[in-house]
Amino acid sequence: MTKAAAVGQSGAESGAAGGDRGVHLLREMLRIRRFEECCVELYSRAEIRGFLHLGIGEEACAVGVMEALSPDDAVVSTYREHGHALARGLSMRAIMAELEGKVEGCSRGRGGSMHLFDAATRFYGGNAIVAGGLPLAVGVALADHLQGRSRVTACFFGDGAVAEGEFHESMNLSELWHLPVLFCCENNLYAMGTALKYTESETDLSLKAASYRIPARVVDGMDVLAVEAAAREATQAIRGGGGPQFLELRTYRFRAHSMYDPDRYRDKAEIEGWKERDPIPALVAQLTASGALGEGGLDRLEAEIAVEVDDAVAFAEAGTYEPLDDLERFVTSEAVPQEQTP
Ligand SMILES: Cc1ncc(C[n+]2csc(CCOP(=O)(O)OP(=O)(O)O)c2C)c(N)n1
Repeated sequence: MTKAAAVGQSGAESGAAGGDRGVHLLREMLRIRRFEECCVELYSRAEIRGFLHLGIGEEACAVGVMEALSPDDAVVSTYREHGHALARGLSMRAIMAELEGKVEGCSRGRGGSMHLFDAATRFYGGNAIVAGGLPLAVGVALADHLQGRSRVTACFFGDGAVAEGEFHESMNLSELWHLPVLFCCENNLYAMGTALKYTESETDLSLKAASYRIPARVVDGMDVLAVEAAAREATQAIRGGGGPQFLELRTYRFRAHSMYDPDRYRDKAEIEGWKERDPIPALVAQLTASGALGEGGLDRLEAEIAVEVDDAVAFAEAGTYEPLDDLERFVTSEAVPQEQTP
């Protein structure tokens, strides 16, 4: 893909929903959907507290990109990251326990929903700061690059990130140093209550990456096969020494920004219109038509996933809170010698 030709392509070629692979993609999206629906219930019972941002509607982005990564690759995400973490392979138990603030959680219950972390799968967070993950991803990729490892760092962020200086610094340095980063912009058209069109003079976000000479393409983020195909091409280009690549995944969140948001800024008809493009029923229809999802296949998947979600909730509820005596554990500080203080 040449830099100029890559810019502004309207969607990657959507692959066919082949048998087992298609069912696997469906299972992963359903796991995320059912997990997050359960989170809503737990939140209403105050089993989960604090901030909770759901990615319901955006599952195809997480699942499609993750399919193109290998276990050695790294992932950096945002506060809307449950789907990324599940698709990356963190256990549902460890995520649910984290959301409930239990020691058995993937961040020992200290991070909560916005700070999922797992070194074993190179899942380097969960980040509450808009655009905060981009320089981290550039740093991870720089380390891999300097050590001569053929690894990709996938970095997820929202459309709101493009208004931050960190976004532009990260675009610039990653291209200048030719780093192996796959930038995945989940453009759901809104940054909290503000529509992109009110803050950006250029709403085609792929053009922003292209202005830094990064190959960029626009992808239908509601089509998991299109996302997977685009992510595979991009990761191949990166592994072949092509430097950073940028995917603008056009998607939509079906729910409010967070559990605190009354969602008064979006037109109901707009939300309903996007729900008609829900990536899950779309894939079910394709798999049913191709025969890959046979009689009762969807019900069996749903039943398996219900067992996994119930198990994760039971695990989290049986978990423990960190004792108060542990409060200073992992807190480090370095004393500054007195002569160095002003
Ligand atoms: C640097 C910074 N500024 C402001 C905020 C407050 N804030 C939290 S989420 C958010 C919107 C970000 O939207 P976007 O990047 O599009 O991601 P989305 O929530 O749509 O997934 C803002 C402004 C923040 N967390 N960090």
